Amino acid sequence: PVWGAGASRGLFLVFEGLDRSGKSTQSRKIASHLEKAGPVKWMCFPNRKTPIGNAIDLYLRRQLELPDEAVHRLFSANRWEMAQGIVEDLRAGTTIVCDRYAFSGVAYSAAKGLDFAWCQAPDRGLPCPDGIFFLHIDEKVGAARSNFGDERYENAAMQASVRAQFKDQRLRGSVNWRDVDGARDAEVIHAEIRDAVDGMLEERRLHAVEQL
Ligand code: ADP
Ligand code: DGP
Ligand code: NA
Ligand code: NA
Repeated sequence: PVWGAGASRGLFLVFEGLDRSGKSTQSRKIASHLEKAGPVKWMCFPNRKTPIGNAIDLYLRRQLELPDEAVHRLFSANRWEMAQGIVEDLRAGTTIVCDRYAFSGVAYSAAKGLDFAWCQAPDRGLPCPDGIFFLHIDEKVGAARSNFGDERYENAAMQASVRAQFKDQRLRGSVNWRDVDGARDAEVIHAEIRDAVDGMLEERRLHAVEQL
């Protein structure tokens, strides 16, 4: 794509982590911070509002049973149905802050025993984030914060298994992945993320949207 003088695309930031790690809290805080500089969209995956997202929502609330492979493809399709909009927004200069993305897709499905590379395949080609903030919390912090609901995956054994998958270099190796200690005060965490994002903004002159 050809850019006008000084034009730059929006920044694409993703928050990842276990359930209750603080993704929603931190992603909303950085979105408000970035709104001072220009247009920002906050979004989350799964996007339960689309027809595919409705099926995922039923699955997570245990009202629909599906094979692991099938639901894995639905989660990926739910990202693909938003992908073109993400690219268009970024090209138009809108910053996107996203609560979960393809990294959750791989970690949660691989945690159930599906082949890791098989899990990665359907998300290949999705817009690649400029930065992934992984909010790390250990078991004790997770347990203290949790108040697990009835949704599928919201149990200690699954969370431990997902935590292990998120350590895999195949997820983090080729992207701008940052581990953030999520056990601290929310404002302290926000300050660290804000400094990193402000640094990214200063550093870069962005060109095309890269792909996963
Ligand atoms: P997630 O989106 O990862 O599930 P949330 O941001 O919804 O996590 O946070 C889960 C719960 O933990 C909420 O009750 C929230 O208020 C609380 N919380 C978020 N960040 C922190 C923090 N740094 N320290 C203590 N509690 C937190
Ligand atoms: P929440 O982030 O609270 O809306 O919950 C969504 C749940 O679904 C959470 O337990 C993580 C899980 N999840 C998110 N994305 C994927 C995915 O792509 N695949 C699978 N298997 N699970 C996912
Ligand atoms: Na959840
Ligand atoms: Na959340």
